[in-house]
Amino acid sequence: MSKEFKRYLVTSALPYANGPVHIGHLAGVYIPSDIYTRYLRLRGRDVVSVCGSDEHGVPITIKARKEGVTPQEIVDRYHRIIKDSFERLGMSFDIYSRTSSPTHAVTASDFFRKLYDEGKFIEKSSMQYYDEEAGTFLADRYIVGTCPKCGNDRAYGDQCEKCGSTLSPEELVDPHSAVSGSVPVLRETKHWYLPLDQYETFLREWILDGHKEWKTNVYGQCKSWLDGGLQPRAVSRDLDWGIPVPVEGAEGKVLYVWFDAPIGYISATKDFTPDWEKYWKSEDTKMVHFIGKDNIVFHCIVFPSMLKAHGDYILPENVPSNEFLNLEGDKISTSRNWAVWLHEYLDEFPGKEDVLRYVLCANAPETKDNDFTWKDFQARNNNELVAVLGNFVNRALVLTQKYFGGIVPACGGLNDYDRETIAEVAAVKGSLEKNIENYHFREALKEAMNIARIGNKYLADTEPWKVVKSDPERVKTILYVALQITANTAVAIEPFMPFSARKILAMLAVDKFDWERLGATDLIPAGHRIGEPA
Ligand code: B3M
Ligand code: ZN
Repeated sequence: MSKEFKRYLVTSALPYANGPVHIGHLAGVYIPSDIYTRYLRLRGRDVVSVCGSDEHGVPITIKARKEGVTPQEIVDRYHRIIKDSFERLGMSFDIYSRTSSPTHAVTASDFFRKLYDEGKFIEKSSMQYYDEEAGTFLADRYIVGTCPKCGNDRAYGDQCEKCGSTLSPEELVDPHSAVSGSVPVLRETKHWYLPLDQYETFLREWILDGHKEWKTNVYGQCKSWLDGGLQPRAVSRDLDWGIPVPVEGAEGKVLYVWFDAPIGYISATKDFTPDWEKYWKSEDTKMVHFIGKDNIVFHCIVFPSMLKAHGDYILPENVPSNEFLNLEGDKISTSRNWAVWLHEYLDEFPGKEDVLRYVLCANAPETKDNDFTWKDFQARNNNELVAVLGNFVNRALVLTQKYFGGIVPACGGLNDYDRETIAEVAAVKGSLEKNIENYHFREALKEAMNIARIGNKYLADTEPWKVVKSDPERVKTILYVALQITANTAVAIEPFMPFSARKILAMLAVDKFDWERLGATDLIPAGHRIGEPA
């Protein structure tokens, strides 16, 4: 019953422009989304991949206040760092946009306005915390206090990072202002709410009945939200940083960051192509949101309700979300500076982009939280990338240079072992595809690396360096087969390790291979001159 789609829209969670990207973000969201996108492109699918910086929200204004600069300076700084480091890692977004873009302001405003005009919001006044010293309402992270669920005394008005509970400011014990430290008072203020409770039936049918194939962690979170009963959610805030609420009588109010940010996917697509509507408005488009587990409710419950209320747009087909990656046994934390920052990694390990991509995929927290350790990084580099992939490709190329002056030899008669080996390589394609299409990227990577493993074993078993003395004709066949496996390796690893794939292609003196030919044994013809092994 799986549907045939004409095109794909891949979105990756928009990183907050209040800090650089770290390995946790990469393992959870960006490496998987890039593997998926590259794979679809290799197969010739019509795919657009969008991302961009999330430049609104309280974490950004708090950071600005701390540093004594404007929020604009903060987002400019981190947008540049994030965009640049993504490019250097080989992330292949079609566009990396930002939510401070003019297109986005219009798109988000119009979206709100349409829902407002059609009476899809509830307008409600309520008492909210106000900081009299600073003269400001205290939205979300501006209010801190003790978590009613776990006792953490540094919980925020929207969330406790220790136990992961979603909170609202009134639930905090001993609330105080993150701006001035003072004890806030309650003051009346008006906001617009999206009545999520009215979308419960729709969400139940769409997710619980219609998307049983979603990952268990995602499906499970949705189910527990729905079983807990949904409440109306405020979509505006009293803040001076954000997109102004586009209605009269809303001075000093902006759209809630989680209202505008997902609309950023639409704005980014608009900025990428004038043809954006076919990616957003056609049931033939398969939209996939790659996100971290702390974003599940927003992408599976809130944004779909917004899209449903709006009515013009499609819903996601899947929302693959990973668990968390720890670092050396400890939770990654921006505030404690416990992280491996992407831009620093790239500076310190030039030319080793693929090693990070490889390790983060091989060790991805797909079904449970996982741990990144430098010891594991080293072991995977030495025992897998160098010992298997590097060693195999290098031997195949060096021996071809040595025995045949870099000319691909002709294939003689194949023996049983050759045929078995070739069949094993050919068998990889199907399982590799199936794993990628089901978002099992660790397994998929194993399959891709298997091709190099098969090749490595083939050379070790056939020992061309020995056979060359007694039977040089046989060596032609061995190296012909080994070179075809090398070419297959380049195709199969491209989604995971694009830099290495390109390097192998360059050493083979080939431009590219078609994914559909994965498993073939005539990828490089006899007589072709390969390049220099490096
Ligand atoms: N910026 C949250 C995060 O980085 C948020 C994602 C927005 S996706 C529309 O966790
Ligand atoms: Zn807590």
